[in-house]
Amino acid sequence: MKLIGMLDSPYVRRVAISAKRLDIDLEHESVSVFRHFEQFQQINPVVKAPTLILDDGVVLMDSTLILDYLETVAGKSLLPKELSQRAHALRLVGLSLAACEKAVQLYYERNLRPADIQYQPWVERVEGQLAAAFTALEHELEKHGLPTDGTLSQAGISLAVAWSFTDLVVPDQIDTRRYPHIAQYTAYAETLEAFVSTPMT
Ligand SMILES: N[C@@H](CCC(=O)N[C@@H](CS)C(=O)NCC(=O)O)C(=O)O
Repeated sequence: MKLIGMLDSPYVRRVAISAKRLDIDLEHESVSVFRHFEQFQQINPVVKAPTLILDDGVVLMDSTLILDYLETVAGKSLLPKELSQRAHALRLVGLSLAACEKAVQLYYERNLRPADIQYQPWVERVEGQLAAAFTALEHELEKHGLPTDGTLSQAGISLAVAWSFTDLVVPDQIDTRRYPHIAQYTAYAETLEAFVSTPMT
């Protein structure tokens, strides 16, 4: 199976890190949705990263759906089975994915849209949503925490990837004093082999 997309995409990175933790070997091709648009179009006309090409040629997209497939192949999961633990993990993953989406939107707004047609009320809306996602994540971590004993769950992967990505593309939105638990957990996750061997840049 071949994973297509750049590791500076948080969605590509969460798939690549998760695959390692599921003991699945993925080939990886760093194709950019911007710099290599036409090459990407040949692989997936919708040009979405991540894209996963299965061995029989079927093309999947969307990180969560790709992870569903990889977990089925692996016969194991990075999400807990017990219902209330699973609900909590899904909440963390959902908030982390929302943070990724809002950081991506801010980055696109600032870097793709010409400055003279940027729409400030939209920017403020997105900044508020990004802060709301991290605020909720910070409260969750403060209340429940995430293990830092070498284990790595989908909640932990998605959270750390979202934080590191936001720090990379819109660093002004990152305040470690406001979100100390997220910053601390991410610092821990980024030392683990699966993260270190899957660098954003
Ligand atoms: N919900 C999707 C989001 C994927 C996504 O938006 N990826 C970005 C790269 S970070 C992308 O493909 N951007 C190109 C575009 O949307 O045109 C997922 O989880 O995979």
